[in-house]
Order: sequence, then C-alpha cells, then structure tokens
Amino acid sequence: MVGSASTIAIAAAVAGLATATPVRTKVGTFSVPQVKNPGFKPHGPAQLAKAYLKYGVKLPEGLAKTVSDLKILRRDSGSAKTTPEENDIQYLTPVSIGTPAQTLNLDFDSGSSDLWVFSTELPAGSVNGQTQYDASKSSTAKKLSGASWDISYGDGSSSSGDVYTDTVTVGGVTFKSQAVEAAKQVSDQFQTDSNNDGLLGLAFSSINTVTPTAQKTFFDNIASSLDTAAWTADLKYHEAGTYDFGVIDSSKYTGDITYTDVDSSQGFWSFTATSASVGSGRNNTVLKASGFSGIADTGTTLALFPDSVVTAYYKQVTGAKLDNTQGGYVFPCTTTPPDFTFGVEDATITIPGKYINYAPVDESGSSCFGGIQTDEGIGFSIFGDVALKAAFVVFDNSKGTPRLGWAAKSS
Ligand code: 46J
Repeated sequence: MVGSASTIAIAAAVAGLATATPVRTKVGTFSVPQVKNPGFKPHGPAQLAKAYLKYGVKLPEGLAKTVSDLKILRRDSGSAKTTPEENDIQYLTPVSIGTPAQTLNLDFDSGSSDLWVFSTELPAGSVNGQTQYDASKSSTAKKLSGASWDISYGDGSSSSGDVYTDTVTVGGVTFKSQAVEAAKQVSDQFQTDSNNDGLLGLAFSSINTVTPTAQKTFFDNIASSLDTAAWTADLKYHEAGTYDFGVIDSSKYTGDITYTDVDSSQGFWSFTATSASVGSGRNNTVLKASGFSGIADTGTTLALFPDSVVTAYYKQVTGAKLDNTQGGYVFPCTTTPPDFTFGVEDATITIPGKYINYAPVDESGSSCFGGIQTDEGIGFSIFGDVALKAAFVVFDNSKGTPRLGWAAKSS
C-alpha cells in the first residue's frame, strides 16, 4: 500500500441532492436550486457513516464493515513492484487472482486492454513452466457465459480463450469482479516465454477483445475507488521498478510533471511529442523540430521513432549500420551511443545513451542491437520501455479527458 487507505467522505457520491448551475434572479443575488440526482440510491448506513466521519467519530465496527463492503466511502491506492527479465525485455508484476489467491506474474501492457492468463484449459504441450490459473479451484470464480476473447499483438503473437470473473488484487488494490480471460490457445512466442503467465492490459477498455460484450480493464474497474484516477510507471534500467495505482508518489520524481493531452480514440495512450534531438550539452543536434505522434506502451521493449529521426540518430553512432538480417540498427557492443531527447510540451525527456545499447544480438557479444528503431509501417511512434524507463510517467484519467504526465526520475 502506498499512503493510507483512508476512509473519507465523498459528498457528491452519497448526497441525494446535486448542486445545479447557479441561476441569476436579480443583480447581486443568485439562488442554487436543488435538483434530484436520478442515479442516486439512498443508503441509510452510508449517510450515518458520512455524518460520523464529518464530526470525526470513529465508525462502529459493524458500520465500518458495511460501508467498506459498499465501496462508496472508501478510497484506495496501491503499489506493485515490477521486475525486469534479462536485458529489460519485459517487466513482470505479481497479480493475485481468485480465492484462495493464485499468484501469476503478468506483463502490464499499456498498449492493450485484455487481462489474460495461462490457464489449466491450455493443452499441456503449450505450457513450459508458466503458472496456470485454475478457475475450478477458485471459490470466487464465475464463468462469464458465452464470452470469448481472441487477441493478436503488433509483434505477431496471439492468444485466445474463454472468460471468468474473479477477484483480482494488484499491489493491495482489489476488484471483485474483474474479467479474467483464460487462455485455451497461446502462440509460440508466449509458449517459450516461461516467466510470463499472461498480460494485464492498461490501455483503454474500448479495445478489449471480449465478445459479445467487451470487458473493462483492471484500471477502469478500480478508477472510481482510487484516491486519484491515475496509475504511474516507474520502470528502471536493469533493476526493479514500480507500478502505482491511485497515487502520484512524489518520492519517485524530481521537478515538475509535464502533462500532455492524450487522444484515446484508437484505444491507446496516444500523444504528440514535440521534438527529437541527439547528444548532450553543446553537442546537441535537433533531429526533428516539429511534433510526432506516438503511444506510451509499457508492453513494447524498445522505442520506435520516425524513420528520418532514426536514420539521422544512427549517423552519430560509431560503427552503426542497418542490418537487415537482424531487422534493425546494430553497432559494436563497445560503443556507448549518444543520448536521445524527446520533447513533451515545453519539457524534455532524455534517454541515456547506455539504454540505447540494448543487448548483444548473439552469444559472441560483439554486435549490439539498438534500443531505438524505426516505426516505419506502424503509422505512429511507440514509446516503449527504452523510453519509459527514462522517466516517471503518469497515466492520468482523473480529469475530463485523459493525459500523460512526464517527469524526471528520482535517483
Ligand atoms: C502492442 C504489442 N499494439 C506489444 O499490439 C500492440 C500497440 C502498437 C500498435 C499495434 C498494437 C501492445 N503492447 C505489447
């Protein structure tokens, strides 16, 4: 838990009357008519708890339990450690599912919106060390009748299956009827990825693949119960980081958070970066002086930027060449590339050069794959982990319209 799961009164949620737009009668006076809130369900215990809390009275045990179960007055936040695999290829976070808890290590993916898991419904030959969710062993699991899912990712991987609702807890925050998509088929990429027990989508619920009725992401389900309807990614280079829910932890960043508008119309955390440059200090060269659109995708390992930017960047990397057999830019592993900086509104985020020396392409360790590659053919850039781990990033849905916040990380 981050901060405190404080019980606070939320006037608007429990009040039977909503304030309306002030109406002017005469100059200098106005009245605020009381209008009925048609969505309001009266609840005696909630009103009593609100009154007690207003006057600082500790709630009697029975009333505290009643309003806690109601989830009207409670606000919540949580924090989950996320651990990178070798070379930061992916970050895995423990997620508790069902009763008793089955803990699976999931890849939190801000570029998709399905929570799916390896399950006991998979053929044995598709499973290589992954933990499988067994709905039949969870007393809280319920089959979502008639529902199925089928997803194909940008890297060609895929999975599909059926759906349960069950209790899901991440970093201490629980949602009791989360759609848990149980895999009956996973592609080779997932079969060979022994430590990855599934994905937890954190993009917008509009692109959830469950049919005939799309399901909400874990974040959309818990948003209204969080202290603030936001989650944050503090991914780190070659060490564990955190995903926080409902809290913007001021110990994890320095300076200001610069917010930029998100276009969620395609279901992604899409924004416009304002510039790109290479180098540091007096050796900084502008690669792009205008905006380019991209998505913040925790589920993509690398950063994919416009081809013109990438071509110009690697001209400044000693020994770099486009290697079509490797499928991208490579350079000698002894090279430390220059830093890469992108603009967010009037602020900048700098990816240190060492992050861009991503990993050796083979056992010899002589040639290394670049952490920045071209977005050619996608239609927008991908701010994957190589970019995200250079910043503290806020995925904020607490305002009328979503936004992304970017700040310098704490050391
Ligand atoms: C990614 C794949 N998309 C890696 O499938 C994906 C995002 C980029 C555009 C195409 C769809 C989701 N995150 C994991």
